[in-house]
Amino acid sequence: MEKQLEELAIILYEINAIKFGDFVTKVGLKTPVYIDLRTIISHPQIFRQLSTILWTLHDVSEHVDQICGVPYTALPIASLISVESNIPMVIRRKEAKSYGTKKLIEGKYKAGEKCIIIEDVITSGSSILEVVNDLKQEGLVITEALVIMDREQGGRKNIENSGIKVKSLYTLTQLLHYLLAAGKITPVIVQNVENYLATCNTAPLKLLNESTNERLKMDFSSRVKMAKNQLASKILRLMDTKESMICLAADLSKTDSILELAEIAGPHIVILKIHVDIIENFNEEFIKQLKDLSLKHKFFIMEDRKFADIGNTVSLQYSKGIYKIAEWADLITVHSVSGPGIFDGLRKALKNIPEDRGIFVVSEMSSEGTLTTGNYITDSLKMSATCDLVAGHVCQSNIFSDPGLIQLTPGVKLAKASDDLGQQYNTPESVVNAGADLAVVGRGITDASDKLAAILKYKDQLWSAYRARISH
Ligand code: 5BU
Repeated sequence: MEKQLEELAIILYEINAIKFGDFVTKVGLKTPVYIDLRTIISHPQIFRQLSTILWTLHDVSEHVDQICGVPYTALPIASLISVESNIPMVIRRKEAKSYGTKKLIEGKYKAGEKCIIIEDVITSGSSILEVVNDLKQEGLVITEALVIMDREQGGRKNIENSGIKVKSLYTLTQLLHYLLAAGKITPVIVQNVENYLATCNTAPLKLLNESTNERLKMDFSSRVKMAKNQLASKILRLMDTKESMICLAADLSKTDSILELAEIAGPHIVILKIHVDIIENFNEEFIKQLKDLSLKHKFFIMEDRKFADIGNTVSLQYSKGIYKIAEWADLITVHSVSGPGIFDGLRKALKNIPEDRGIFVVSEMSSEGTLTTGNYITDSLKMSATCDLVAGHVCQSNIFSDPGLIQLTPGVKLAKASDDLGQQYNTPESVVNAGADLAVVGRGITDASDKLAAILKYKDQLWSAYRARISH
């Protein structure tokens, strides 16, 4: 086996499945080694050899009912193993995740069946854990993952913490030594990668949850000191004091209507959210009055701008123009689509702003057919994990467990519904159970004839669901 692994390592290097140099990962981090095992599909013999040797890691005395490859690279490998071992396979679709409706797992299986995971590379372990979560929801039992390459960046531990045994053909260190011994790489490269490994261990995963979900079990006041962002701490404290989880979406186009609503709602809400670009008679006096109300009634102001451009443009959009958002909005929303430079751009715009500011990253949207699914969500979480401007995420489901971050969930109405432009609503109770700390309520309140009564109803229902959540 040892000899075979050594030979295979050299072949993988020669077909460019392993490269050394300066690379940037998809979440914007630098790495001196790049592993791309997709290349093996162009080399059928190597492909077969690798799949066969991977399967030898499995203890044949242990019964397995299903095989599941983590999309995409491991899918063909899992298929080959399935055919060779005559064990059926399931595929976990990568795309479907619109509020638990679409079928996620393809193939024929029964709850209680034992399924083994096949993966090419583990870094943080999040891809495996994501698949495992979905398989478990279908009742499948997962106890083992077979992996070609363990990058030794904390992924193994994260997966093993979920009760899954990880067996890998190579660790990055072993691989380096095989290649060094074969004269394929220099000691300098080895040193480089080893230095990198010493500093880049991924943090223990606080993303995908289930049994380990600290956040949902904790009350808001205990979470105050766990927030990295100062404003997030203040929000959590305010939620606790006001016994409110409402972020009111004041999507009104006249300044007077917004101010009138803020006067009524102010004492009962945590955040008043506006879209400044829909206001027809915007002026600086409006901002001053809104600020005064926010101080009088103690709520924060959010501009739901959903910034999404490159850092430089976003920096200008945030601080300049007619609105000068950075000067008055305590909170803003930001898409992660453009990459981590967006955070640097926003920070630059705050150079002369002394007040606390916070960002809610839009990691998952509420609208039908949204493209914020699968890896987009996990990559968005990972990308924003190191930015201390981030107060939380806008999302629909319980996608992170860090108690210092806040889940803001839009699409909330007293009854499950939809509008005719793609908005999808869930009830206060169901969004809180799905992890919401703050619920964005717009037309449920703004369209009500008695707005105060509507606010109080949402406030009560959300708070009762939260009390039930933390007492479980
Ligand atoms: P509604 O009237 O409750 O549907 O208003 C919802 C608000 O939340 C509205 O201002 C949207 O712009 C905002 N929103 C949303 O509905 N869905 C999302 O995924 C995001 C924001 Br992000």
